[in-house]
Amino acid sequence: MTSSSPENSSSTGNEARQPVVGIGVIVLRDHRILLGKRRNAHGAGDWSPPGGHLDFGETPENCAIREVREETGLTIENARLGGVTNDIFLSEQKHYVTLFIIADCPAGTPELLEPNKCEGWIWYDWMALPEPLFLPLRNLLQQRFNPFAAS
Ligand code: IPR
Ligand code: MG
Repeated sequence: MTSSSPENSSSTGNEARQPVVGIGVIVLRDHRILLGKRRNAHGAGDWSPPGGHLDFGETPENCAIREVREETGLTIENARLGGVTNDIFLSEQKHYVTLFIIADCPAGTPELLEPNKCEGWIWYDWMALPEPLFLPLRNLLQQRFNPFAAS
């Protein structure tokens, strides 16, 4: 069977089962991180950091800067790699490899720029995070991730 045969083409639907790369951004201010409650997507109702899909040709750090700006209007600084999680959403049949970028954000008020995707942005103390958390962030915490130790 060749790669162009119908069995291997998009008509099989197999390409929808490929893992994709997500970028989660741990935006730091004092001892807090920025979280928003997701809506209209996998993990709806969960508290998640800003972030999104890595574009073709983009660096993870530039993706983090872009996604935070698109979703909150904030400008982040010192974007740096913080961790990696393998996130399988069984009920939604989605699989993400998420790269977490840590960044500082000393100033600015987050705006709800994508209200179809998020209910609102709130700064949460790292020691008092809300529940339920979005699966990638839960998986990161299971690794004993500490964004302040990594700074
Ligand atoms: P989009 O591109 O819609 O922002 O993707 P997303 O928010 O579903 O991506 C999730 C990545 C995580 C880890 C925030
Ligand atoms: Mg997003």
